[in-house]
Amino acid sequence: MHEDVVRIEELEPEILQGIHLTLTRVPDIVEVYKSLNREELPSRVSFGKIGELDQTRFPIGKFEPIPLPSSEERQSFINQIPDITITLRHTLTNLTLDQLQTPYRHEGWTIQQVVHHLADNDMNAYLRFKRALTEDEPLVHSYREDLWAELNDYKDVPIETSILLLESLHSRFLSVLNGMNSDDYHRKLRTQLLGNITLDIALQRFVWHNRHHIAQITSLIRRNGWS
Ligand code: NI
Repeated sequence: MHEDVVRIEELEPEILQGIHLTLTRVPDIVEVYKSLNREELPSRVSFGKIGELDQTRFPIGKFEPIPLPSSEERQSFINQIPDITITLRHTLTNLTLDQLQTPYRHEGWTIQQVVHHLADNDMNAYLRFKRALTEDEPLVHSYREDLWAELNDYKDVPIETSILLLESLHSRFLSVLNGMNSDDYHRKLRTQLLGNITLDIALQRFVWHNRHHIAQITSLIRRNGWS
């Protein structure tokens, strides 16, 4: 009955590291792990309950890549990039300073932290892209985004600074993307958490990640009737 529940000590070090990062980032999963009483839980399926909790955290769902997109599909992802900062600006217009300091969910990041996180994420993604284009399957490191969000700039710097940064960064990123051919999109990054991924998948993740966090903000605005 419990055969598919793996003892945590038995996991591969890479997977264990992934779980550790997940645990430090996602408190609800910590609660699920704490409740992991092997006598009571029917199976690992109980982790499925996370999905029900996560409407607020994953308003557009989890990332589901298209592993081998056609050039039209790839272009449709590229075409979404200019809209990201337009939507972000539009979404944040008219929010008060108090509203910007509101967590998008219980114990979640504030809107301001989410916006600064987008800038930090996209800077990292941009640099990873350029490394994959110029090096042979470079190993890229994940970073402790939970701790980055506690650094002083997330509290002190106005969101406008990160919106401007994202606008500048996306225009440079688009230029890089538009200069890439199909073979370039098949180049790979080696990552700690996701294994080897192609730049096609990294591109899709980039777009998803921005839409994911903007949707967290718009869903908070809608729930609170702020718009
Ligand atoms: Ni994120």
